[in-house]
Order: sequence, then C-alpha cells, then structure tokens
Amino acid sequence: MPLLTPAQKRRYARDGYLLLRRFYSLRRDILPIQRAVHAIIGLVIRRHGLPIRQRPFGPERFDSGYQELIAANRAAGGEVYDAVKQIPAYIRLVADPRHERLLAELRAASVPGIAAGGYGIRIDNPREERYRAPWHQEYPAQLRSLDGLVLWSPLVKLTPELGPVQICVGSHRLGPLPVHTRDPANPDKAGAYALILKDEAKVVAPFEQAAPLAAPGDLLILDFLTVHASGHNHGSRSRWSMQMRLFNFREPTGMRIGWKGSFAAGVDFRKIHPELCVD
Ligand SMILES: O=C(O)CCC(=O)C(=O)O
Ligand SMILES: [Fe+2]
Repeated sequence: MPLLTPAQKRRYARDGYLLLRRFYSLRRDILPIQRAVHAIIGLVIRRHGLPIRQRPFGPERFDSGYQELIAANRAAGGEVYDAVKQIPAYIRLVADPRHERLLAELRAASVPGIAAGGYGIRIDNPREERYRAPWHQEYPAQLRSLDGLVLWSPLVKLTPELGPVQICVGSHRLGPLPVHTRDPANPDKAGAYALILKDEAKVVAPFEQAAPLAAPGDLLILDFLTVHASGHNHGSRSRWSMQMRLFNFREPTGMRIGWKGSFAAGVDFRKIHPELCVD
C-alpha cells in the first residue's frame, strides 16, 4: 500500500510541500516523546535546584515548567534543547521506515539517507529572534543532496499566535538560490540561521504563502528547495516541533559533493558552493 495518493504526489510536485494529517499515531509515536520531554524538563529543573513546580504529565502540558525554567535560566533551556534530540522514542521516529517509503514515493529510484545532524526538536520560544529561521531553502543549510525532504511535525497544536512555518508555495521550482552568509541586521545569528537569500524581498514577493496549522500527529513535508521561514511566536508558550531530513544518495549534485553536510557538520558552505555565495 502506498502512503501517498497520486493526487498528493502531484500536489507535492506542484507546491513543493505537502501536509499529511494524522500521519503518526499519537499513542505509539508522539506520546512517548512528549513523556520523555516532560521528564527531561523535570530533571533540568532539579539539576539547577530551581523552585519550579512541574505539573504531572499530560499530552497538552508535556512542557509544564519550561516557561518558568527559561525565565529563571535561559541557558538551562538550551540544555533541554540538546537533551531532547537524544530521546530514544524520537530517534526511533527519525529512523521510521515510513520515511524511506515517503522518499521512495516522491523520488523514484532514490537511495535514502538520513541527514546526520539534520534532525532535532525545535523549541521556538515566545518573542525570541535569535534562532528564528528567516526565509531559506533547506539545501544550503543542510547540503547532502539537492533533492532532500524536510519532515516537520509539531508536538503542540499550532495556532496563528504560535507562528506556524511559512511557505512560498511552488518556490522549489526556482532551483538553488544565492545567499548571503551573514545577517547584518542580526549579528548574533550564526551558521544556518545567518543565511539570507539574495534579494530576499524580491524572491518572496511573487509567491502565495501558506502557513498550515498542523497538530501533533500531522506531518509537513517540505522540498529541500522550497523557500520557507519560521513564523513569529507571539503566544504564551513555546512552539515545539520535530525536524527530520532525508536525502537521496543517488542525486548527482549530492554525489559530486560527496554528500557533505553543512553548518551542523562543521563544513564551510562557502567552500562547497562558492557560486551560491554572494559574499
Ligand atoms: O520550525 C521552524 O520554525 C522552521 C522549520 C524549518 O525551517 C525546517 O524545519 O527546516
Ligand atoms: Fe528549514
């Protein structure tokens, strides 16, 4: 049984993204991850000896205590961020065989890879700019192969206030776009967060934008060349979302660069693709 209908495959080819509602099982796939996040937040609170009372676990309040934690100690929030990508239930989801099937259905005759360092759980805190992703294509940020897939799935139900991911519909057809590797307006941004599209406003303007309100269990698939950005979180809680990235060993550009990774792999993107760097 294929995972995607012919209509969904056509939509993906046309729009450069696809939202699959209820792709994962809440009970089997999502709940164990939320439980582990809850436990880790509790342990980080305890590690720092903070007087924060965490409510018992519930799928809607799995992150209980986190807002109080980062208010008391923002760096402790970074510890949670580094810890949660090491949750076994999450790693099992990263390597879920259904992901390879999705790649096979969207990229015929591909040889699948899971981008090392290309998976993690984002925690987009209210009114924080530093780790917000500006308009970007995934390829310069991750490399590996030109035709990869971002698999994005939230742990909280998205609302407009929480700043859903914004997508330029059909922008993947532009091909790889040149980038600046520094953001003069945000000098504290580093690595992939500092990549700015050349003529960003002009690139983005012609496209219709989508900002799907995904919920836990839903899967958003983005093409490695689709222009997208983090929304702004104006809500009162953090926006938790999982990212996993698959690539295709058989794709010619990937083969030429030896499937190198980008910033997260400690690689200087400018050396791999000087022709895509403006500065
Ligand atoms: O979740 C976000 O804000 C950005 C997500 C993104 O850029 C990605 O998953 O590649
Ligand atoms: Fe991205």
